[in-house]
Amino acid sequence: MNNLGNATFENYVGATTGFSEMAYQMSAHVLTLGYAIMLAALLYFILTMKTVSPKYRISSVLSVVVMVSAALLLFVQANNWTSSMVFDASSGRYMLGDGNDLFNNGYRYLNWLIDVPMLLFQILFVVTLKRSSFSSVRNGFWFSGVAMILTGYVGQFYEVSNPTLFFIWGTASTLFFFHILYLMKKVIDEGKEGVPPQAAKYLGTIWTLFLVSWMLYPGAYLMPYLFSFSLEPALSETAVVARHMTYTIADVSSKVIYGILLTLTAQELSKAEGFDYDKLDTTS
Ligand code: RET
Repeated sequence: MNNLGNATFENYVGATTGFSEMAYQMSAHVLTLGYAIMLAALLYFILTMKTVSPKYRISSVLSVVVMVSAALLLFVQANNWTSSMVFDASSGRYMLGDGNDLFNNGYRYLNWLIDVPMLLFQILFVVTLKRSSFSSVRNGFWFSGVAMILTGYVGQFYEVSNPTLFFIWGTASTLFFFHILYLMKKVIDEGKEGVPPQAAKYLGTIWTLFLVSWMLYPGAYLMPYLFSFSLEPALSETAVVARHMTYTIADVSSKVIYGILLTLTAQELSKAEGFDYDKLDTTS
């Protein structure tokens, strides 16, 4: 096998068995779908901005920031896939190309450095904290978010070359992740107090969505091991496709659906505070 060093398992699969037409195309399509959805949702967040009272609009602004950065990154990520794997007519499969860039999910991790703090701050502009201090929650979100990503970013380089280091960095990252979950639960529980029932219901849904969608990221990190059930990564094309799909589902849920639910929550809160967009007189 070629010497691929710290390359991720997608490259090892590309260099050994390669990818069938179906596995290669499904990956390319799901990566493309990712940035197409971000661009469509960008319009949603811009166009619904005025439906909430001014103090909640910063939440929509943060969704706009997330959509732009995610669309750009996912575009690069999709191109990274199609330029690193090349069709080989003799075997009829897509193989890791010679001399091209290798495939790496690192772009995603660096994008999360922007998006994770934005997504975590976003909810703080919709809910009112009853007991916790705004600045200490914000700092906790910021610190643990960045630490979770950087430790995971280092770990992912070792997924094939050094499983021990891969799991050590992954475990460190998970500790920061638990801290984020703890803070988010607190924010949502406090946010539910004293708001209209429909807003409280949306916040309950946001917690479930948050929990499930954020857990998909460590699932994608572990993918080569989830398919091998051992301490050797599975060099399987199915696992590669599963990782691309998991990331896309996670991205759409944690950024787009989350942002929409926050907009709906803010609409309910605006209404309760006397700002009812449906009844605004736009003719005067
Ligand atoms: C890593 C490394 C392995 C352990 C854990 C991880 C968690 C990642 C998460 C990422 C969330 C990203 C989001 C991006 C949105 O733009 C880093 C994969 C726990 C939770 C929400």
